[in-house]
Amino acid sequence: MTQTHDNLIGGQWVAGASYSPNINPSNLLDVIGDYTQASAEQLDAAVQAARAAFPAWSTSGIQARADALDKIGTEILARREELGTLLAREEGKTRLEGIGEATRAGNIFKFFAGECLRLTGEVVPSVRPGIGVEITREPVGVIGIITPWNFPMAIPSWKIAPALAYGNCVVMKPADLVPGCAWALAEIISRSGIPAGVFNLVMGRGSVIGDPLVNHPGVDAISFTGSQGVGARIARQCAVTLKKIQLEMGGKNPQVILDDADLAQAVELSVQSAFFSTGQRCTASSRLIVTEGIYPKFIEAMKARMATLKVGDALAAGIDIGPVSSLSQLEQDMSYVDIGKAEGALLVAGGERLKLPTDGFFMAPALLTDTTADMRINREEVFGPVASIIRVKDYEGALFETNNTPFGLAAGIATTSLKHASHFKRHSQAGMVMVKLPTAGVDYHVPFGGRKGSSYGPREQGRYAQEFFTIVKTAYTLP
Ligand code: UN1
Repeated sequence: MTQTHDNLIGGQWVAGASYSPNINPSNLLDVIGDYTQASAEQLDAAVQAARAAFPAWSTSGIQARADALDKIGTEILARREELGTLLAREEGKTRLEGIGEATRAGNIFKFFAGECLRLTGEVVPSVRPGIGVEITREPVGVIGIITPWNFPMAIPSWKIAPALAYGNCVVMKPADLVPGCAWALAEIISRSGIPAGVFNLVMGRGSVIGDPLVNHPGVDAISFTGSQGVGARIARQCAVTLKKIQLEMGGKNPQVILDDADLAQAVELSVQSAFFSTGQRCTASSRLIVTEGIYPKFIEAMKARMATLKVGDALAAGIDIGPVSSLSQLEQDMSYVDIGKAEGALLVAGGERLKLPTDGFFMAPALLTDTTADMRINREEVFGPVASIIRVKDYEGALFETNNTPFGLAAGIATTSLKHASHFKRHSQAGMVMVKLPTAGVDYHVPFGGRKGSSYGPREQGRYAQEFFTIVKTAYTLP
């Protein structure tokens, strides 16, 4: 008998139309639990509950909000090993990465507990003598939150925490593949002292409850992380209903390696950001752009390092890389290896499905060389452990290839030249730039987001989150 898990609507746990099993991608025989599938009527009830809770919550004291968020953060941090293990079991990143992500989620709630108390406004003189002008920030209303499967605890946290901190109510729909972490988070939130209806969880498919959430007239804003295709559709839908939007979508992040780079460091950060978390990060480096002086050495060193990587059960000790999260994602990853080869790329390491003691979606990280910028493998997001190498002449060529992409989330450079590092920071067309650091793995207290096809709308995280989760009011007073 597996445990059943229900939706949280208006402070009540409510069973949906049916239940779906949540399966461990490291071991397909391991069922984590049964999670309910909400109906469109339940989605509507959740939005109504959030609307009903909004007047009181949006005018409640900031101390009450700070206390609730602090309590949530404290519990997540106290249970980080258990929650990190659940995360690894349902999503497939390693247990250590899972614990790291749970820690990050706890820290995010703590950070926004503090932010409740730090919201400020401005008092400025009017151009008309004697009149006072105040600029303040108010809650937006009901926020619809739609989250992906690759960071099932951190991404919900960095959307929920600022939404609640600034006085909004929430209806959250987590990815259908990973309801376990979202449900655990909702259960913690339900005991935090936050009034019924302020936070609601609805689980299920995008086609059944995602579209109704985006189109619902009772929802004021949508914060979404996921694929570019879905993001663009949400943007179109929200243009019709005039909702505020924040979209975090794909990446095709470049990692530049210049001739003067420290080779061991360049290899380590490339392996980390291309293959750790099974490459399933929108910040992963999938294009390694290498200048010709270091090119042969870099490929040899990458192959040697990749031969030491241990792929296996996410819960096992000593594992570097867990499974791909689902069968459809595994098929997509493998098909991109074939597409790369058909386009003329050379597969120099990995790329095959691995047979391990448990039946899971394991794949050997793949490295393709001799690739060019026009190949699909360098233009489309794979979202798996697949990286390709682009050879360039010099720094100028590397910068050109860095920006030769429809995406613009993160860009990294490995160099010992201050001149090139400084130029790259200013001229790479990305929201986040890393010098001698992996493109993936960011801090939780500073803004996150990209440019071009990667992001749309205000930044997430840190103080900058208030841009999306509040609305500005300008008040004029004649004393
Ligand atoms: C990170 O690299 O630490 O979906 C965070 C993603 C991003 C988060 C990446 N929104 O992969």
